[in-house]
Amino acid sequence: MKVAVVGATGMVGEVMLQVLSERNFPITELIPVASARSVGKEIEFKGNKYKVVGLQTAVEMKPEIAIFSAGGSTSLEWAPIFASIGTTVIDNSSAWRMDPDKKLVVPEINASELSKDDKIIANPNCSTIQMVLALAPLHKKYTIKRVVVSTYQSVTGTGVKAVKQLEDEYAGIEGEKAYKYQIHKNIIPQIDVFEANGYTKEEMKMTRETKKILSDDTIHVTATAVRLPVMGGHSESVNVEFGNDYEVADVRKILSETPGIIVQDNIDAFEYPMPLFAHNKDEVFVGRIRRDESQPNTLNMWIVADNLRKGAATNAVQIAEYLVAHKLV
Ligand code: 2RA
Repeated sequence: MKVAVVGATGMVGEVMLQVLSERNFPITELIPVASARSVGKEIEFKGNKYKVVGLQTAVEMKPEIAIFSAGGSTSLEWAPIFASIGTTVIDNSSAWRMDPDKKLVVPEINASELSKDDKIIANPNCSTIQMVLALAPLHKKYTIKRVVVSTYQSVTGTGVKAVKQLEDEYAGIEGEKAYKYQIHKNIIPQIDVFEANGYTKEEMKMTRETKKILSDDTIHVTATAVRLPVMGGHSESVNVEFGNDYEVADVRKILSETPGIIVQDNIDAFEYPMPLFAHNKDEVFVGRIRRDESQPNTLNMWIVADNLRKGAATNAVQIAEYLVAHKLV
């Protein structure tokens, strides 16, 4: 496969190259793509050096797959150009996620919806991916009515500037700010911009994308998305109300048999998911699984994943793997 990685020098792009290499994705030619100021730079992939090219050059090289992690406006402009020459685009931005003609894919859940005609495929938001991976098998068995989620999100979700802000503040250095406020020794209850209803865009992504991925508009999701001075991954406290009753032991069993999930839930040994453990891992970790004793048919759990891996790069590469395995590219 001739594969273009658009945004190859960014934070997600770098993890993308790492994941493609680790999983031995069948690449015959790698095309690292970035904005004008990175063109000509060298990147290393599997021991070889590659020169970064611009978007127009990449189009002319006719890749079979292009994985985009370059922001919404680049995707809106360039994904259709790649698609028009027959490239299949897997896009990490929010540009196409809610487009009714585009599939929003978490491979373990809905990759079977993909066909050869899908030339722009959307990768969901990081905080949505890790949550729906756990919700999907439970929805199948118990029918989810409502989800109340609070997130505890890593600065890596914002990008390199935010990581630098945290490191500078920690070291007492005055530097550039990615956030309106200090993040070191602080918590910011705002991720992305506010929408008219008083929720942030990140919160509404969790609501809208969950319905689309699970193909069920009847699921109610209410979210509070929060940024913490954390690096290794996003954490989520998830409260789920089912239509039917359940056994906690069955929930544990279902989740532990779900591909991509590791149940880490032994309170006697103080075992529960944390960003420290999830960092650099491809799986979603679920723990603190317990009955919500305040109302019937309701469950609490704690979900952690590396937002740059399963929340972005790994999910995108899994989509590409599915396309190759099913001869859809
Ligand atoms: C964040 N969800 O963590 C975003 C990244 N896509 O800010």
